[in-house]
Amino acid sequence: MPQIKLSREVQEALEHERPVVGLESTIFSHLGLPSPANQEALERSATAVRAQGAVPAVTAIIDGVPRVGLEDHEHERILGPARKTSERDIAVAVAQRWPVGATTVSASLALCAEVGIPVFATGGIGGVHHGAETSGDVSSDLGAIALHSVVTVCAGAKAFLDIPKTLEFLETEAVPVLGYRTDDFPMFYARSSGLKAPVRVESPAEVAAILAERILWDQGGVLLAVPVPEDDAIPAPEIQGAIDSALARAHALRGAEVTPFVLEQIAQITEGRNIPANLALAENNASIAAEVAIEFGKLLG
Ligand code: PSU
Ligand code: MN
Repeated sequence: MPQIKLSREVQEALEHERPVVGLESTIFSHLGLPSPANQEALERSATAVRAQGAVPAVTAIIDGVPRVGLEDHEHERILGPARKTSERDIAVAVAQRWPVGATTVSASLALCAEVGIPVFATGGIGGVHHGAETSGDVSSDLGAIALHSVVTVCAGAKAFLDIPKTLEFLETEAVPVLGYRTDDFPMFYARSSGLKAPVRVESPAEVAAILAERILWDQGGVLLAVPVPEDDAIPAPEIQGAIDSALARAHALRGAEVTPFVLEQIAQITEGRNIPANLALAENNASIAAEVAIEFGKLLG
């Protein structure tokens, strides 16, 4: 068994089979959002989980120790300088004792699965990048969602990705992709990508039932795609110019630095107009994830 340190609250909740929601930390680090929006995202997401009656579990690597759930005074560690930590980096971060590893979706799913947290929330997942046929850039988030028996609650894939290819990849990897009270697959800032979600679900209980079946069949995870709340949505054409410019500036980059760079460029080009949507969708996803965790707990009950 790998060594993973749980916060007191998360440990107690797991012992008593109370609902817990995993949260990633890349989105809360400078790699995901500029300061002070990153802190606001963390506070609003954690508060949303608690408001539903579940316990938030932020994942990270701190001083070489994999963590699930941080104490309040430790939050500042992930808000400051951090190194992006995907699933493949966990072993390296531990062995090399990285001071702060901010976990991506893939690393967070690995940690959640290891400690038995079946529900996880993020903003947008990584996916297949435009031009992947030549660059080969496909986020390890997708393989991790397929592998680990956890529900990932997201607002779709990040808006600058190739959404049709991302959906094809998820189909190939046999991941159920559920649209939450929508027929369309959402597109992060916008409520629709113009593509259909393969399955529509209406309630957290339905999602919990699907997760329970996946676990029985030992088939890995589920992707729940929740549209950004209506009031905070940015219509796709409004942001497309910024995305196109950001991608053009990123064309020479490769590997793990692509996503943080593009996110930062979009924030810069839009002068932060993308940020309220980003915060609102992260908070909303955390809230719905908590509802799913509560319903899943009832099934075990
Ligand atoms: N979407 C966001 N902000 C983020 C990310 C996604 O709005 O910070 C991060 C997540 O942690 C995701 C990671 O898992 O980017 C994917 O990186 P890559 O494309 O390099 O796999
Ligand atoms: Mn990549």
